[in-house]
Amino acid sequence: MNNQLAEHRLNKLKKAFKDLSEKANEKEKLSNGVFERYNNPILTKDHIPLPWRYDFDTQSNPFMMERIGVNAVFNSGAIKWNHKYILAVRVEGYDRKSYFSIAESDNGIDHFKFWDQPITLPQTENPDINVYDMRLTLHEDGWIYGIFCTERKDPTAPAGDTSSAIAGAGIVRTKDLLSWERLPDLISNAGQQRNVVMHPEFVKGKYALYTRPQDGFINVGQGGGIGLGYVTSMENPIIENERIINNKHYHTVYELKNGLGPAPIKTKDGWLHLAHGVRNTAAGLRYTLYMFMTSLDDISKVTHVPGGYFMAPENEERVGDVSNVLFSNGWIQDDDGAVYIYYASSDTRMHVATSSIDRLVDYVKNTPADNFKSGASVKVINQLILKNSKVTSDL
Ligand code: M1P
Repeated sequence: MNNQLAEHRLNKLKKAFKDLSEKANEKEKLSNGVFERYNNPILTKDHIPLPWRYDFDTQSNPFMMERIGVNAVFNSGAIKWNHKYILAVRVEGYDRKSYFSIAESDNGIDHFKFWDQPITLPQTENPDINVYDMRLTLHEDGWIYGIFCTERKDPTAPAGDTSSAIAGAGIVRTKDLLSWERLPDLISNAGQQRNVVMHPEFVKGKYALYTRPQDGFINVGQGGGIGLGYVTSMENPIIENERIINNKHYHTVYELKNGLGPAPIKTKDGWLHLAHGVRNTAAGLRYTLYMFMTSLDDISKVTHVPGGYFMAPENEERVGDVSNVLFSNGWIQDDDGAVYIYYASSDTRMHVATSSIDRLVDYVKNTPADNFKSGASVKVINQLILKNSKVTSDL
């Protein structure tokens, strides 16, 4: 291949990248009324800027081949910042290492564009092996906190076990999303902590953190459930009084494990929470999203839990690196009450769904709760049919 061919290939790559970046997103025509999906993912591995992947020098890269591959773009924290919809995206390379990169959009539903470089994350004395799933919280103390999973090899793993890992909660903070200060990792009694999320307000003068204590890296063991604990100083983040506020439960969508998604949104009726629930199937684990609400007076008190899932993988969302997974760790509430829910499908790509505070509150308060028995589900359906028969004869 001569340099001319390399140039030609580079031009084609640039054209394909431009076309992808300019692709508009369209809302689905008829939704379930709770939220609307969109026809295109908002970010995929192909949205990663070409200079991160290709050596543009036709001498050193005569075949214009990709030098650094990206495997997937998923589980993103979200925040509205300087009028932009910002995502702290989990980008996973071919080498399995994940890192964070900021992407922004003017309207929150399409034309997301990565900033020039991925985030260079400051390290603690114990360097991270892998980092992922950052939750962004604009706290009332004025900082934007990013809490993420930091994974390191389990030092107690028996010889020959090259897989066992310890998951902890890494913490950074920033005021501009450009320079990040690393704080010590969360100190907790649990063997493993993933899905740690900061509450945006102080509670009795302390930071409140949602946790997910578990025994094993994949298996929750005796642990599990969404916990809540308190931290006096983020410079010395020791979790105190941790207790489970939303447990896993037999024969529900969160039978095996669960974990909080983004930081909760405050409404006049209570705190809205988005979480993921996991159950086991013959085809492996199935991750769906569900919602619940906690009290404004006592954030440990769950007031409403709609039965079943809020969102589950559909169509192409079902398939990916880890199939049958929806995961969300970012949403944005706009001033007009619109809510942008950023979710990843099958650990592969990012999507958006839109709703509003009013609709989500209605959903959480008025969806029948899970009564934990088939017979009880049928009873609830029959009550609805009866109610409808009184409203109209046109059933
Ligand atoms: O593969 C699905 C998800 O598995 C983990 O989530 P959890 O700790 O709740 O089981 C995480 O690794 C997450 O990143 C991943 O999407």
